Amino acid sequence: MAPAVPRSGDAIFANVERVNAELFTLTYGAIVRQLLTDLEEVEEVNKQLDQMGYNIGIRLIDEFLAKSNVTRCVNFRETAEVIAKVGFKMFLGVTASVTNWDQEGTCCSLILEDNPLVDFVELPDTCQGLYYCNILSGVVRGALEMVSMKTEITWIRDMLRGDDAFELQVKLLKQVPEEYPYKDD
Ligand code: MYR
Repeated sequence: MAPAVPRSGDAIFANVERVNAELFTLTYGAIVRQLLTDLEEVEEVNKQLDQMGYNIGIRLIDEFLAKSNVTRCVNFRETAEVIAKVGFKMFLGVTASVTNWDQEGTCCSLILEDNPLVDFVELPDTCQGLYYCNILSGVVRGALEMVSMKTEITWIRDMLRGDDAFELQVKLLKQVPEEYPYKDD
């Protein structure tokens, strides 16, 4: 039946986007639930989510570089801003802020106040050690490894654990110089 008031194209697309986002959120929830059933140990689920994210990240970087037109960052500070403002927006639909820099400019935090992965999510007491969004840390680690940056990623704050935001610490361990298959003579 046609709606009494025809909806504009924009309204329909907004609706499709909302439904897609909800489907994405619910699908991720179903994956986590299945892992909890299969692996039983929360620690194992954390590891598996991180590994899944890493496998996604090492592929997603190509799409990111192709679609974003981002060129080489001059330093890690710029890289962190690109992840927070361009990468998160592209794949998660939200941006993060970048704070808590160390003096060397090799360690910072990405803060997410809004995280679509956790819409509708509440963790039961049995899952208290779970890093529900661990897929994100794996994605960032995998993507950065593909652009020669070895990182260590740690959750500092987690809203599902009662914190006021999600805080992901990104520490640059090593920047591997680009390797070319041949040398100029
Ligand atoms: C460079 O200097 O080569 C540019 C580096 C840009 C790296 C951007 C990585 C994007 C990661 C997206 C994460 C999305 C998480 C949902």
